[in-house]
Amino acid sequence: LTLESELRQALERDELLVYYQPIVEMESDRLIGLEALVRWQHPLRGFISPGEFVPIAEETGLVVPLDRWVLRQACQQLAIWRAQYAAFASVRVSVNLSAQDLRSTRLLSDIDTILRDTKLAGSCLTLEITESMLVEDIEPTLVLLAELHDRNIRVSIDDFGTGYSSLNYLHQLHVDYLKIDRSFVNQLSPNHPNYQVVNTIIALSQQLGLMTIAEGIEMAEQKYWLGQLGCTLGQGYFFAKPLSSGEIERQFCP
Ligand code: G
Ligand code: G
Ligand code: MN
Ligand code: NA
Repeated sequence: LTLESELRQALERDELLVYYQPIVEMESDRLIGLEALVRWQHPLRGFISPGEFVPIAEETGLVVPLDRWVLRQACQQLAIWRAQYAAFASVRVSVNLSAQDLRSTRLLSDIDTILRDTKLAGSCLTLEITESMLVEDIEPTLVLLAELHDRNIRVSIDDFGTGYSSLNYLHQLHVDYLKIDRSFVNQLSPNHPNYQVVNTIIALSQQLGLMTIAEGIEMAEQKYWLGQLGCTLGQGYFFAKPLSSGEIERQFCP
């Protein structure tokens, strides 16, 4: 069997799992969001990372059903947590999308169906898209972003700074967060060139009225310098790695 046909089966047989990585308000360490990250627990090959199978899913068109499955799963899980734990009252869930999701005509109606089924408000959901997905075909994207905005669904630009830049369009786009790619967070100190890059991204997002989320924070020093630069939200192993739903409950639901 090829990985492609196995992935098709995995979707049907529930071999996929969603892990959740906390997004925190850095000043207070308060949990404000969870990024859904798909995992494949293969019965024979063991754990397969999304870095390996998401590209295959993208090549074969399987990524659309895969991402719909993750979206439904993540919304169902958040609805359960919100009903059970007061600590989740203002926690939202972020789901990654691929370029094909944006081109699929059913994206909005599928989102509406999932929100209705799970009784979640649009404000509970954030969608993560990358810069290059935004510039590919700008007109329909503008319409889609406006539709999402009408539903109070937020949008993050993931891996910001690494893609083919959409600076021409950024001010026209209804987006909410820039996620500073972890390659810039990697070596963050005032004497490293990344410091000015991050400073510029944060200044840009403030001018555009956007929030910034720093990715890949692994050390207290990085968190400190990000705070100095005015970045308020963070994600990374320093706070928590991607966790199973059970681990989330043990760590965040006292
Ligand atoms: O979780 P990890 O760091 O291994 O993820 C690797 C890559 O896979 C990241 O680029 C991430 O955005 C992507 N990814 C993880 N989960 C999903 C998903 O549900 N859908 C899509 N399209 N990409 C995902
Ligand atoms: O492309 P995207 O940003 O969606 O991918 C998120 C990926 O980053 C996930 O695969 C996740 O496992 C990984 N990740 C999350 N936090 C850290 C971190 O602190 N360090 C590193 N190296 N990777 C991280
Ligand atoms: Mn992401
Ligand atoms: Na990223």
